[in-house]
Amino acid sequence: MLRGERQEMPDLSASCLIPSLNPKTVRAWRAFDPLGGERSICRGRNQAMPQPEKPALNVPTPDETRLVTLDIDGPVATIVLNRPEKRNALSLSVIERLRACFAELPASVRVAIVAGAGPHFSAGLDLSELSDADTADGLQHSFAWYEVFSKIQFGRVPVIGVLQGAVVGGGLELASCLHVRIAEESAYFALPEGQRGIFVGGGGSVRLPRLIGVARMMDMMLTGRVYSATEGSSYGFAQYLVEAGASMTKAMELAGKIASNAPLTNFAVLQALPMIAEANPQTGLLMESLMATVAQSDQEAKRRIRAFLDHKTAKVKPT
Ligand code: 1HE
Repeated sequence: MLRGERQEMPDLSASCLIPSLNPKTVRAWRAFDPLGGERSICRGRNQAMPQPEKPALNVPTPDETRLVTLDIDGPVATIVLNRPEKRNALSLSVIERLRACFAELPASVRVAIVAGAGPHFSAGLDLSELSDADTADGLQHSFAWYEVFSKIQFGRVPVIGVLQGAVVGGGLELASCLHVRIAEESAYFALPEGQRGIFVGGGGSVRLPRLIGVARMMDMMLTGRVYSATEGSSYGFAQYLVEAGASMTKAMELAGKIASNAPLTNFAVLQALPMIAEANPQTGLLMESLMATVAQSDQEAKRRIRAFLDHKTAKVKPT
C-alpha cells in the first residue's frame, strides 16, 4: 500500500486532471512548483498556459526562507517550522520550504529532525488559505502536501519528529509521515477537521489508521476527541514520551543511534519495511529475504558482525 500510495498519486505532469484553475491557484501553484508550474498546471489539453506573472526563477524571499529553517550539524539536519506567531500553521509556502529543506540535504546528512518553533508543533493547515479556495484549489493543495510528505516518508534519511503542544489536523498528518516521533508532556493530538467542516487532506486518512487504527481516527474526527501526550503515546501517535523541554535532547540521542547504523539497514527500514508490511505474506517474505541478503552481503555488515564475534563491539543491554 505504501508503494501503492506513491503509484496511485496521479501524475499531474502527464495529464490535465483539472480543467480550469482560478488565477490565485495558478499563482500559488507556480510559487510552490520548483519547475515553475508549467509541468503541473493545465487549463485544458490543447490550451496554452497563461503567461506567468512571476520572475523567471523561483528564488524564495528571505521571509519565505525563514518559514522553515535548516541547520546541519555533522550527520544530523534539524528542520524547524518557524512560524510560531501562527502556531506553525502549514501554509503552501511552509510546505514548499519544507520540500526545499529536504531537497537541499547534502549526502553527509544521515538523519533529520523536524520540530516546531514555540510552544506548538503545528496547528495544521493554514485555514486562511482555504477561505476563498475553490474545488480545484483544494485538490492542488492536497497534491502539494502529498508530494512533500511522500518525499519525506520515502526519502533517503530517517526523520525524527519532536512534538509539543498542538499536533493537530495537518500538523498530525505531517507528524505521521515521520519515522520516529517523540512527544513532550505538553503535546496533544486532534483532528478538528469535523469542526471546521473539512476533511483530512494531507494523507492522514492513509497514514493515521496505520498508526492508531481506523476506529480511533473516526472517533477523533466525529467527536473532536483530543488525546493527551500520555494517552497518545500509548496509542501510537508517538513512540517516545518525554518531560517538558527534553524532546530535543532525546531526538539528538536517537539521531546519533540512527546515524551510526549501517546505511543499507536504514535504507531497508525506510524503503522495504513499509512495503513488506503492506504486502501479502508470501510476497512480503520473499521481499524480506531479498533485502536481508542484499544487506548481509555488504562489507559493512560483514565488518560489524566480525566485530561482535571478536568481542570488539557493544552487546545488547537490558534497559
Ligand atoms: C492559525 C491557525 C491555523 C492558529 N490556520 N491561522 N487547524 C485547527 O483547526 C487548529 C486551529 N488553531 C487552534 O485551535 C489554536 O490556534 C491552537 C490551539 C493551535 C493554539 O491556540 P493559541 O491560543 O495558542 O493561539 P491562537 O490565538 O488561537 O492563534 C494565534 C494566531 O495563529 C492567530 O492569528 P492572529 O493573527 O489572530 O494572531 C490564529 O488565527 C493563528 N492560527 N492556528 C491559520 N490553523 C491538508 S488538510 C489539513 C486540515 C487541517 O489541518 S484542519 C485543522 C486546522
